Amino acid sequence: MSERDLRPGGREQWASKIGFMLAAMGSAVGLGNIWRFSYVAGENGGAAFLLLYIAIIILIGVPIMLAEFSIGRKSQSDAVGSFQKLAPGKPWVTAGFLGVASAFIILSFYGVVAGWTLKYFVSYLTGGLWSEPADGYEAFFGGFIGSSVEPVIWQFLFMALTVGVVLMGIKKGIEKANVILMPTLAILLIIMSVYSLTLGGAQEGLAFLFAPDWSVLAEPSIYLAALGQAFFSLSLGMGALITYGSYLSSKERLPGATAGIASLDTVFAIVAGVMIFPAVFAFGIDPSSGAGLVFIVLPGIFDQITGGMLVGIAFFFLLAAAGLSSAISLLEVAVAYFMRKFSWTRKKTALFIGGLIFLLGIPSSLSMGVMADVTFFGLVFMDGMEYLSDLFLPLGGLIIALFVGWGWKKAESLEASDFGSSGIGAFWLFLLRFVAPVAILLVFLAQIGLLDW
Ligand code: VAL
Repeated sequence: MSERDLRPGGREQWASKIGFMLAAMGSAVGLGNIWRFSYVAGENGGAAFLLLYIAIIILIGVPIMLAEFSIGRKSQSDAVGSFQKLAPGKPWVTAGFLGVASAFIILSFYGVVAGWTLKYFVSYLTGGLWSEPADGYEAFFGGFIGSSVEPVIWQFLFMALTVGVVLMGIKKGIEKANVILMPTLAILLIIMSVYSLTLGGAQEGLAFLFAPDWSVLAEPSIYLAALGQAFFSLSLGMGALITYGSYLSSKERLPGATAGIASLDTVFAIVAGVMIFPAVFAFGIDPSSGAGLVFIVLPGIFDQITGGMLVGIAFFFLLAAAGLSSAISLLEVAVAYFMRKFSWTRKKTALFIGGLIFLLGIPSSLSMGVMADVTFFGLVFMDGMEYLSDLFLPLGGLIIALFVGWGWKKAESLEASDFGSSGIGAFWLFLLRFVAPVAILLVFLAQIGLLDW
């Protein structure tokens, strides 16, 4: 207990403003920025996707992020409890349940992919990937994820680490590690992007990422892909930022924190793109080759760098660490909720919920091999889970936008967000009331084929 700031309500609180910022940044920056951003951008045409993604971040993501922090801080409760406290008996609580469900779903497959990063880290450490395997990196990756037992063991290890941190409590566990790891990952990403640009695919790679081919916008599914990725990457709609906001005291200034976190997250994704795409073209890989993209392209880069195995060790270690600080925020959503709901201890809740999520992740792992024929929404299990998160996150975000935009009185929203009477606060409310809900609805309509253009 001594490490915790206990307030009258008995809930934990961040030690400092910087602790909160780092934890929220740690939640946002993760595999989503590197692994998921690059493969989703690669599948959706590159530059036009990136511009759409940035527009969504500014007009929808940032306002909803601030709404989530405001809800959490004001209620001082978990994702579900927040709505029950602020609007008892009203249907807004659906957003809270959607958040807890999304945290479960996402962490289930996130643990699988993070397990792959651990495997790559250890393979670099022990020398297994110091030189290209005889049949190439693609076959190596395919063989590994297609096997039944090994990836599940790595997934288990990663989930055990996540549970370990969460059961120590938010502050002791979460705040410290981010201080060193995130800046180091940023520096390494920048060095690798510069290196990737020397590989001979620079022109094509940069054109793919920055010179839009607008024709891809005619494909309705690009909108849901960009919206889902924006929510995924910013940690929106999954209860994480409501939960983290609830450990804040009222001393902080939320709009500045929000702008900082969203910008950092976006810059990480763009730099990751600059690292990946030149190499993709230099190695003649198809940018739309799917979820294995970084696991195939990065080892190719390390192979070319003198001392590349050391860079490989550092990179996959830092990527796994970035994944860990995100996974922690996902597990914390469910743990905070179940602890309060059933009055369980933190330890018991973290072990039990973490165990359940691990089990739920196993079919995702197996869907890369023995379960490749079992489909769900016409997709293999893991892709089906990702698709579900693309739907659930914006749906939760829509409800949150409506709740803060219309469910609260104007003065209440402005006060909860620290905007007070400033004009920019009115603009924020305008985005929440009209722009975000309409845009999210249009994307859903496009997805189900009801918008024809
Ligand atoms: N936002 C994180 C990421 O981009 C997680 C929590 C999904 O990896």
